[in-house]
Amino acid sequence: MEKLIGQTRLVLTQGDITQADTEAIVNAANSRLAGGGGVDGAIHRAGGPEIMAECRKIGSCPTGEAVITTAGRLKAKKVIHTVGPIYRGRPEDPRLLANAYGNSLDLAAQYGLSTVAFPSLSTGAYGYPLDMAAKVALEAVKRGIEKNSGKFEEVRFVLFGQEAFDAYAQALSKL
Ligand code: AR6
Repeated sequence: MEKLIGQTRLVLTQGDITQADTEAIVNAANSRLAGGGGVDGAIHRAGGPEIMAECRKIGSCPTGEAVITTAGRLKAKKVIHTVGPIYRGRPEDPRLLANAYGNSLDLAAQYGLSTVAFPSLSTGAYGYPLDMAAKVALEAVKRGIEKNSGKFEEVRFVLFGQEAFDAYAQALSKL
């Protein structure tokens, strides 16, 4: 499923983000950049120890911000590590989640990375309800594409499982 935002394709796919052939892939990290389960664990396993070595040098990343490292042996050139909020139903949760997407896209644009793959940030260990997260994610990515006009060929979501795909497909149809 896809939609054109200006010249940029916004695409929804189902699969494993470590296999994505985009120039950048985005990691759902924690603020200590310490590694963990979910997407984070999969990216470090598949990409190898070089990624963690750079994360250690950077040290930390506040919620809603993003940092960039090598992609080690992944197909991507760079991994952008961002930190979504732990969902608690607070009014700031959607803003922090939107910032994580927006800051990741700004960083990709600064580095001249024209194809970017995102996982569904915050919807695993961090507990953000999928339907709400999908709406925030797609609106934030649309704004990020428009802000960085002409910089992106494709922004892709690589969704793990049918339930996540369906939630994003529903949100994309209303975007
Ligand atoms: N490719 C794409 N999506 C995936 C993959 C994969 N290989 N594996 C899981 N998902 P999560 P969070 C989906 O928990 O909620 C880590 O321990 C998954 O089904 O990875 O932001 C970090 O270190 C879910 O929909 O990230 C942090 O401590 C989505 O990716 C914490 O978890 C996000 O789930 C971050 O939690």
